[in-house]
Amino acid sequence: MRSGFVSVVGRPNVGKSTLVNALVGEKVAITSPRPQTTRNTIRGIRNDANRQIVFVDTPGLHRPRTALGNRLNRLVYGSLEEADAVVFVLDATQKIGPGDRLIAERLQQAKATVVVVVNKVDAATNAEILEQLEAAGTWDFAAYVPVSALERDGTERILDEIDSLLNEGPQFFPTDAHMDQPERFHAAELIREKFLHRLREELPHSLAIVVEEIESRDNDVVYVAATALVERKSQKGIVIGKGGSLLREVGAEARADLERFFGSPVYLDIRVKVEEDWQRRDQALDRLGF
Ligand SMILES: Nc1nc2c(ncn2[C@@H]2O[C@H](COP(=O)(O)OP(=O)(O)OP(=O)(O)O)[C@@H](O)[C@H]2O)c(=O)[nH]1
Ligand SMILES: [Mg+2]
Repeated sequence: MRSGFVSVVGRPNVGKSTLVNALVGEKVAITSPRPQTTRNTIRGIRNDANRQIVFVDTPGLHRPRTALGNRLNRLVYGSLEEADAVVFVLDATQKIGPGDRLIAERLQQAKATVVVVVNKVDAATNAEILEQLEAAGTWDFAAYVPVSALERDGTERILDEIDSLLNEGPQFFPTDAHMDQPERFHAAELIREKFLHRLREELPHSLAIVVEEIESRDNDVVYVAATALVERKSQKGIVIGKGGSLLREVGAEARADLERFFGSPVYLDIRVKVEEDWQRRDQALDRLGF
């Protein structure tokens, strides 16, 4: 069997998680238009005949402003150490900037082979795509692949490139597994995703979701108890919404996803709590599992 770990890295919001979902063929990571959606390394497993690729989705690399930001960047660079190959994602709709160049420099020093993916080609002109490929070409990485992760266009070529880099190796996960994170973590992520799509500006960064309990009850119903943590009192009202409207909408959307995930009816209970400045406090980060 051939197998390996492939780290997917890049600036925030370039489409890493969308790409990992497309490559795995299942939703393993949440996505949103807000930068810094992903806050952990998420392993998505692709199984084919005699081949297993473990994609490691990572938080977007950025200039850190909080203790959380520091931890996330370290996590990404740490993931490179166990990687057999790296997929470096660029956004075709945005010019290559200092953030991309910094990552490129780090990757040139890494020992794993790097495949550059220019994503979001569906939203860019041909001229923009060419310019991007040309600019990135000066880095001299192993391959350059333009794709649309959203439309799953071009992703086969990424698999071909990765395939040529894999060696004989063990089967790391059962062949029916698509992800390795605990149920509670994935459930919390699905809830957070629904909030991210409805919240603006700073609030998405201030939000953390903790799932305290998942319990199978009578009639096959799965009971899920979650807490939404915000950093300030003023944020609590926004997350709840007028007359509880936002919480209700998010709850309904999250429940639909959770029911798909658990394959049974779900009763979802979300409470909102203030945990002052949790992003900046190491103790809070430890407790929240970062
Ligand atoms: N048009 C277009 N949009 C895309 C494509 N891929 C991703 N997006 C959008 O870009 C936004 C960010 O996508 P994510 O997959 O969450 O990006 P990410 O790189 O994982 O972001 P972080 O986790 O914050 O670092 C979302 O709104 C996606 O729908 C694509 O191929 N085309
Ligand atoms: Mg992401």
